[in-house]
Amino acid sequence: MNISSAIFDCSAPDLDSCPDESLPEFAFIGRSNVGKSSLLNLLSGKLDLARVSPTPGFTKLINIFTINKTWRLVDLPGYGFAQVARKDSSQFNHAVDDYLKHRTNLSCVFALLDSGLPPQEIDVEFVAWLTRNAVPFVLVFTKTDKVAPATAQANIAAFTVRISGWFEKLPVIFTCSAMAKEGRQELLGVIAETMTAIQAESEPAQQEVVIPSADLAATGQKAGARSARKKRPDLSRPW
Ligand SMILES: Nc1nc2c(ncn2[C@@H]2O[C@H](COP(=O)(O)OP(=O)(O)OP(=O)(O)O)[C@@H](O)[C@H]2O)c(=O)[nH]1
Ligand SMILES: [Mg+2]
Repeated sequence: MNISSAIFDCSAPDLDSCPDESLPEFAFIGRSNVGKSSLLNLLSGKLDLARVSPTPGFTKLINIFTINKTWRLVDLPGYGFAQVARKDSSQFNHAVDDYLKHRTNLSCVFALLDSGLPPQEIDVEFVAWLTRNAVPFVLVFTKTDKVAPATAQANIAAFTVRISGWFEKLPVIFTCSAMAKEGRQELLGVIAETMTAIQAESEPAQQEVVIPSADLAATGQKAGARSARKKRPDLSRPW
């Protein structure tokens, strides 16, 4: 995939402040300092698009960037830094929780994990939370330049063992290094394939289905109102 333009759109403090839902979004999430902003810069091809910092908890708002005028990259605040775990919460701020649960144009989340670390409880919990809330995601192990390949593979294998019981088909796993500029094409491939799936999905959806009023009464007004509300598309995902 070719990136011809990457433009900062806005920094939103909460879901209601995010721009309209007209373009598919791809969001980066993970523990503070795992390399979300750096990876976003690698994918966009603009090394100063999102702010990178060695200080954990640097990204505090939902930062949105429009790419090729057709889709968006979203840099989310990290979790696990000065955050108090709440029962059945995503263990990060309310705005991110809201964004991940309710943003209907959120097409795929890149859930980032540090390839240099054995499974961290907070990451296992977070992947469980994504799974429970049916958020579409792939796993991305970062900073592979910092660790011996065998160590990274062992950490990835150990993480896979922790989560494998939850899935019939395991989430797709990628590795990357923003420093060594590795993993860019593979992750852009996820975006390209998702965009193709969205296009394929939207074609039949353009024909509006009219439910006869008698049927609507039979199924109940509430069910009718629910089906009329906009939903996140259920894509036949290629990955
Ligand atoms: N060696 C190495 N360092 C990296 C890599 N990616 C990011 N870093 C460094 O890790 C630190 C954190 O990077 P960020 O991209 O700001 O991480 P973040 O996840 O956005 O952090 P918060 O916004 O604080 O949650 C910075 O010092 C980066 O230079 C990588 O692939 N390899
Ligand atoms: Mg950041």
